[in-house]
Amino acid sequence: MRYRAPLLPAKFLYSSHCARDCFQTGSGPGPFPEDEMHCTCRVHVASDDLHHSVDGFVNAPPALPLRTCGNPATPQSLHSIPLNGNIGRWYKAARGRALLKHFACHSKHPKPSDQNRSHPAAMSAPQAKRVKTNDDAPYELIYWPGIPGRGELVRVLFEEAGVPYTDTAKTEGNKAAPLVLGYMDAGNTGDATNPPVFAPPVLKHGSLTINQVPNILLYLAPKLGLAGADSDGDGLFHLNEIVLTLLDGFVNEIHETHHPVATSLTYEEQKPEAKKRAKAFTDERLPKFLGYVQRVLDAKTSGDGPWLYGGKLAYADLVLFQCLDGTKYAFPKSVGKLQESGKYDGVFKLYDAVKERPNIKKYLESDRRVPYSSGIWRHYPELEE
Ligand SMILES: N[C@@H](CCC(=O)N[C@@H](CS)C(=O)NCC(=O)O)C(=O)O
Repeated sequence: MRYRAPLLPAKFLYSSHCARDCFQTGSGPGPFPEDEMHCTCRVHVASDDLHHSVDGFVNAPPALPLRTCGNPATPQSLHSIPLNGNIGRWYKAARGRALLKHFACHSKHPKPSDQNRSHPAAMSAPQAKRVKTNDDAPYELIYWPGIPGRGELVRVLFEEAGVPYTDTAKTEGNKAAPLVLGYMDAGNTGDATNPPVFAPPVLKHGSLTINQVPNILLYLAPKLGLAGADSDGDGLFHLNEIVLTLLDGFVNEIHETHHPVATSLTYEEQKPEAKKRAKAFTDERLPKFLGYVQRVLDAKTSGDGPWLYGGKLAYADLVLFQCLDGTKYAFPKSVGKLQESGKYDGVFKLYDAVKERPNIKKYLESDRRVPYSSGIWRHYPELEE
């Protein structure tokens, strides 16, 4: 799927970017070709194909040396390409659609601060490996198409914050599944700065590629203003512990109610075990997890208002909403009974409060919200009998 270096003339492997950031790359031995410093551009990718091609460009040389001067320049978020007419060729070869942003022409000479680093061999490996992101880079969610799944736990943050993101699950032309499979492929060893991921959801932001839902949420929450009142302090660890517990109960354990033996088997192939597991879940675990959420709400730390922590809406509240929404879909009778018990009123009040948030409300009514079907939250009526 990747666009490889041979399509690019060798000189493309040398480039430089010295605008807000100072960024130079080179390939092979020999001095950095300072006389070849060019106007550069920052490329934000708006297509899967091109995305891979850009990665391919950056990763093509086995040990592409990279150096930065400590500014947010990164190998994958800044793609420095000589503006000598070849962009069109590169672009065409990539068969994609790119949003060229931050187009800038610069000096043909290196900045004074670059002089002592004009040789690729002088570049330190740790610097080359450092991952940095550009805050203005687009957010890209990579997830399976057709199910809300764990991708939804990430989407609700973007939707509440009103921050644009691309969502591969919504791309046309059946591209999403092959893309996800590409990430999960046994031959995928990541790239120069990112280890391989195991499974979706995956978040790409600038040069950074990460997976694991709680990890993605922890990364996004402060950037989207959803890290609570105490966003610079230890509060984030409290929010994280709440979120991890929600994911244990309302995502992982729920998944095991219909797939208690193996994910590789169909539900039908493990129905008897699923029945037992679902009963234990609805009788014991579901009330226990709801009870935990209610205790968090009853605690002094929840502060004023319906929120879980610190008297302010934070990402944990959005996660709770999605978790409970999925659980209501999967086990409507059980959740209904527990709601009627009146023991978890705070939990349901919080659920309603999130549901009524203007941006969430709009999202739920939009076609961006994928209906439940298979995936984590499934409804098998026999599992509640
Ligand atoms: N703990 C991981 C679980 C990831 C996961 O299981 N993703 C599912 C989709 S929701 C998947 O495709 N898994 C493939 C696999 O486990 O082989 C997370 O929170 O992101």
